[in-house]
Amino acid sequence: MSNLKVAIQKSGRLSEDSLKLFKECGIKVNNGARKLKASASNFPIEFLFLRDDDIPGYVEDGIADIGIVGENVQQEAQKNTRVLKKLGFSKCRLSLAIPRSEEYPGIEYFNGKSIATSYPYILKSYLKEKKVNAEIHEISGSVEIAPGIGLAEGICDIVSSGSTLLSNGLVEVEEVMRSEAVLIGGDKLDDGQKKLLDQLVFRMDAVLVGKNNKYVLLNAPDESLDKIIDLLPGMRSPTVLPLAEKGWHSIHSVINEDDFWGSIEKLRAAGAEGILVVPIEKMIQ
Ligand code: PRT
Ligand code: ZN
Repeated sequence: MSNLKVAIQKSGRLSEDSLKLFKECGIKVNNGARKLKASASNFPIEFLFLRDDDIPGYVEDGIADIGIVGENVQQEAQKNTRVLKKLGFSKCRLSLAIPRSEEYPGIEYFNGKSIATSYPYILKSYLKEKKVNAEIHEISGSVEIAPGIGLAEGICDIVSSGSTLLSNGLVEVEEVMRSEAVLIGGDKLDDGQKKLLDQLVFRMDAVLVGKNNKYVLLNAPDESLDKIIDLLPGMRSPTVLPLAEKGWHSIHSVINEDDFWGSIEKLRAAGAEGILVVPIEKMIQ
């Protein structure tokens, strides 16, 4: 029987959310102690816990069939892997930063300068595209201290809240790429494994789409019904149920998280009352 091997980060920023996603997909991971390997009791899947930098290589070689890494790691690794799905967590950006005291005229600032980074491949491609000639210093950690110790004039590193840059006297000047956790896959899957992967991606979709939508229940006076129904597309169309009180209906629908507050304001302006918003655990379209 087929078995899908998935590589996830052993310990780091992606570990907890990666395991949580499998749990939300109904996959129970045995072996909480997190050794090198674990299996699941109710899905033919095996987990390998690895350093994130090693995951693209293992997926390319078929040691793991799929893996979860940051897009930044997938791109930098230049291994034969594909992004199968964006997973919506561990969002960050890879940016260029320089000392706060410097004037920044634009990207040409970096001509003839040195830049420290752990992402030489991505940075090199970016500089080439921007026609900038800079020297790249590859270092593996604590990139943010490089300008302070005179190792480089600028850095290219992951930024999330920006507080690391701030506390090192640096300022972000260019965004090189945006990144989030992604599911990656190689090309060595047999038919049975492809089928398992389809099942897994179907479940992940249901979880991710659910997170991106809310279930909304509201009351509407009959004269506002049509207007409110127009505002609420729902999965097919909203559910409309009469209230015990004459002249009123309850409307149930699904709205997207992206313009959540905008939608709520429009509904209130159209006469909606008693609006309840409920999270959706899974949504299958
Ligand atoms: O041990 P292993 O090699 O597996 O882990 P790691 O140390 O290489 O990676 P880890 O766990 O730090 O990060 C895993 C992934 O999380 C990265 O590849 C990114 O895709 C994503 N991610 C999201 C981040 C951050 N946010 C982040 N803030 N990765 C790193 N940082 C670091 C950054 O390098 C900088 O030092 O946090 C600092 C900046 O954070 P702010 O909030 O101060 O801006
Ligand atoms: Zn790493």
